[in-house]
Amino acid sequence: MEGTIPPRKIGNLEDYETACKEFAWASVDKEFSWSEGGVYNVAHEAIDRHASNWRRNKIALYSITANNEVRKYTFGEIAEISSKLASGLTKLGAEIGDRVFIYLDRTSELYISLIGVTKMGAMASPLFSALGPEAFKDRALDCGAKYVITSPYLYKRIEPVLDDLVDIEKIIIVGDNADLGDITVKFDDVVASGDSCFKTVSMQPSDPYVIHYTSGSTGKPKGVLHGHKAMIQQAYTAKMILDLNEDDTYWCTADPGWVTGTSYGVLAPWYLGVTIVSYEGRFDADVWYNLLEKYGITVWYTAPTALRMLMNAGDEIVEKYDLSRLRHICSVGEPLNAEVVKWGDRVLNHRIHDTWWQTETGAHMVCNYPCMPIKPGSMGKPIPGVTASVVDENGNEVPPKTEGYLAVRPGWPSMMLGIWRNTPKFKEYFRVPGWYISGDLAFKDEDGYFWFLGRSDDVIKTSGERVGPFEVESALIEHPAVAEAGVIGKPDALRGEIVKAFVMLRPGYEGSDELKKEITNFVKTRLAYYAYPREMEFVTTLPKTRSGKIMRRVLKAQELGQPVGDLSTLED
Ligand code: 6R9
Repeated sequence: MEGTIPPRKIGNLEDYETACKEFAWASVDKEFSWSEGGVYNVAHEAIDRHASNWRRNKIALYSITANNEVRKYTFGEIAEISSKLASGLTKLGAEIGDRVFIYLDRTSELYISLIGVTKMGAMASPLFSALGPEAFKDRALDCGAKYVITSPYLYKRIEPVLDDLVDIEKIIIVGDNADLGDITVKFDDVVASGDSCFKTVSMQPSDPYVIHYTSGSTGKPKGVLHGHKAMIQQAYTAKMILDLNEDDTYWCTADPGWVTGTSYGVLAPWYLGVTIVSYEGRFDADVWYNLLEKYGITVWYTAPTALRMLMNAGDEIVEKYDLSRLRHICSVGEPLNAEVVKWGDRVLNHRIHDTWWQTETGAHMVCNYPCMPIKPGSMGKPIPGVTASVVDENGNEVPPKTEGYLAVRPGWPSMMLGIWRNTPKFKEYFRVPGWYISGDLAFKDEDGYFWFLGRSDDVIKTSGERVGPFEVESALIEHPAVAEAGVIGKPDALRGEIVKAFVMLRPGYEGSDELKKEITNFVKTRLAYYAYPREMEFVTTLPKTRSGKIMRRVLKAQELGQPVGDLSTLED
């Protein structure tokens, strides 16, 4: 095929077409210890199993702090501390099915907590430490979180909203909890109170182990539930698409507050017995290249915005580092520009393998396999065991090169189990008979490769983070100067999209740069450090439907100088 980058090596999967023909999820399922009547729990598969074999003394985690301190843990150590945590949580009163928030920076306690909470059969909900009090409150109220594992500085963000969070029973503090009040208890004390012989609870395949909050067009973020059986697909793809093997050292740059950070940042690599590297600090090209060199990273999973930042940092800087251990690079979260793929091929001497999936799909769906020729700019092809296509409103598959909805036949193992207390929202994904509708627009080419075109709804992807315009609008109108607000995603060369807000002020307020800064900061600190409007425009009216809904698509079309389309529902 013309214009493709051929594979340099063959990975764990030798031939895509044959794999698709012969594939059955049941045979993947058979590889798990649970299929022989063992404990059915992803924490058991990821950690306990290794702690009772020769991997006990193998390094599971290098956790590098923002100050460059390194903390090392073996599989045996993670197993022991997480068991004690699970047992300690039980002694505090935590029960199977309780929701436990993990609101931490990317430290080793975050990884240990995720395993500990899962071992005792509770549902973990890891939250980005970038979230502010309002975002925390919305999520905690939605699922009635009972326990929170956090740090002293993040606790300060919970404190102002704590009175409203009546379901919270204990807040477990990593670090010193002196002066933080009765509701808090020290993480170290909970671990010390626990029993290292704690038996990981055996769950059902469709019992949830995690809730990931994610954004849609309307309403506040929804809690997407994933079950223990999701690991079947996560493990298969970690092996076949990320090409992970026993002796790899792997760095997934995603935070566990995001589905990528739990599935491919923790559980699937640990299931495969792989050593993972985690870095708490922020992006910096030198620091990142240095980590790749210093830890001899062999497999690297990252995101387009980071890759674009590295590309912008220049080609010379790459030469300062020895990246010869690097074997395989994958990307996820937003469209990966053809230009970046070509840069990777030329400068990093590696093809960058794009992967498409969603919080809701729980694992890879459409990907570039190690064994496939890559068409730069394409997301690749559906993985074996997944039937994906591009369809119209009625579920009919459209011809090649025709735009339509990216859709998947239901029945893949890692599909979300549901949305926490929101069945109508869950059902919306299945509104077209026979298909799961992803919300993305795409086309397929003659060779069966998928190409991303955009979202069919108002969801914004900024630096790979999924942001719902409603959540930002709600935060904006909490500011005393703001009467109404409309929020869109505006294309941006570096971040994919940025959040842009159109703000109508209340009478008596004058639009000024100072006020812009104040409102921006208000959203940043109350909602989230990544979800604030990087651009703001004061307006005197907003386009609305007759029922009073702000027409974001009109705002967007105006912003981009495009035709505004059908205005029959517009208010005047
Ligand atoms: C894992 C994850 C899902 C949305 C998805 C799409 C966008 C993800 C992409 C991509 C183009 C890719 N997206 N991967 N767009 N190319 N390879 O990203 O989950 O945060 O739920 O976002 O992200 O729009 O629908 P999530």
